[in-house]
Parts: sequence; C-alpha cells; structure tokens
Amino acid sequence: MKQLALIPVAIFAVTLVAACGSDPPNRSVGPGKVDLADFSITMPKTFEGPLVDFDITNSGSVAHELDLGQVEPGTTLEEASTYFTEGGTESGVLIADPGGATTIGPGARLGYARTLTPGTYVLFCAIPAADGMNHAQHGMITMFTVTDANKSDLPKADLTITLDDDAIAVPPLTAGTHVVAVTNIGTLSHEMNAGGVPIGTDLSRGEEIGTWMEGGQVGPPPLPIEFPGGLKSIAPGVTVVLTLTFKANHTYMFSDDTNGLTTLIDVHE
Ligand SMILES: [Cu+2]
Repeated sequence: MKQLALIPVAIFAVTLVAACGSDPPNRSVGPGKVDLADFSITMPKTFEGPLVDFDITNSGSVAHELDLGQVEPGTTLEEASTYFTEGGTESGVLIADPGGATTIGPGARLGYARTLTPGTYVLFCAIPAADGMNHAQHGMITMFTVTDANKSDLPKADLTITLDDDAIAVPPLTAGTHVVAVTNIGTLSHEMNAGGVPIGTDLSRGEEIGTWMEGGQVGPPPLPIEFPGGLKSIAPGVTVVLTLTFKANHTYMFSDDTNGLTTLIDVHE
C-alpha cells in the first residue's frame, strides 16, 4: 500500500479507450451540457440554482478538468483570466472555491450535481499544455451565473462514497454508469481523485503517468489509464452527486492526495 500512495492520481494521464457515452440516469432538473474541447469550454451562461446539474463531456483528445471559483459579481472574463491563469491577485475577484471536477479523460462523460450559492462563477482547466502554459491560457475558461429560481433537490443516488479525515469509504462497484453521492463527513476539506487501470497493472509505475501529464500529454501515455472524473476539494458537510462510469476488469483508485488517503477497488463485471 505504501507504493500505491505515491501514485499521483490527480495528474494521471489519458485513457486509451474512451468511456462509453451511455446516458446518465434522469435528473430532477435538466442537465446543463458542458463540453470540454482542446481548448475550450462550451456551456450555458445561466443556471436556475441553487441546484446545478452539469452533464460534462470531454470531446477533446487529452484529459481536462474543471476548476470552479465563485467570483465578485461584475467580474469580466478578462479579469477572471488574469486572476486564474496568470496568478494575478490585484483584482481579488475570488470569493470562494467550492470545489470543481478533477481529471476527466478524453471521451469520458461525468455528471456533477450540487447546490451552489447564487452568484457568478468561473470554470477553467488548469492542466498543463505541451508548451508550458496551461489549458486555461489556451482558452479553457468561461463564466456562468447561478440564480435562486429553482428549488430542486439533489438527484437520488444509487451509491454513496464518504470522505472522512482518515479514509475514503467506497462500496463495492460494478461496471457501468452509477449515480454516486459523495459526501464529506469529516472535519477537514477533502477531494476525491479517480483513475482506473486494467486489473494487474503495475501500480508502482504511476509516477511515469504523472511526468507524462506534467509534460502536456504528448504522445501515448506510458500506461493505460482511464479517468472517469472526480471531485476537487469540498468543505465538510458538502455532498456532490456524481454520475460516474466504471469499466469492467479495472482497478479504480480513489485518492485524496492532500490528506494522503487512497482506496483501491477492483471492478470485475
Ligand atoms: Cu484541459
């Protein structure tokens, strides 16, 4: 287990085989389509919140993520770009970091439903590009607003994953698409990165994936890896309902790298 903890799941590489595009189960509100391409984000500009329900597809050729930030009302995209991609702090536009979605492999589809405080938000991808810049600097940044018009509840989940201060508790998983409620039951903020490799893969080679990822995902990945998507750090008490697709005959790793927590689950059929 010691070796496994070294695997940088947060920056794992692209999947070799795209996840199937099966429809996520019906939701209580119409999903907001979020398309991730190389390098742009296409999505609605307004959501009737406070429940937002993203149906995220990575139609690009490399892995992407969605960093989420609540910003001061009236912030322009230019100001947000400066703040989030160039480390600018002058404008001080950030109000809160509620926690977006981690690495989503090419071809993967992720459902992401939660409540957000009504306001103005920025979504961007901070994954490194081959030229040393990140994807947001190439155009993967956009803004949307959340209103207070809809009183929908969170979608019903079939499975629950709990993030605690000393463990990530994952129930037995089967292949296919599942609606998973991920709840932080701890006293600290927690994240949940997720990556799957064919059962039997030498997990000690995970660092090669990290290096390849840091280099901008140039050429084929050193190991077959698939990224269903996961959760950036969420505060205690927060629940996000993810629609995740798992492949048969894969070992999935769920990790909270900030707190050094890892759980491995084999998905057979
Ligand atoms: Cu990206």
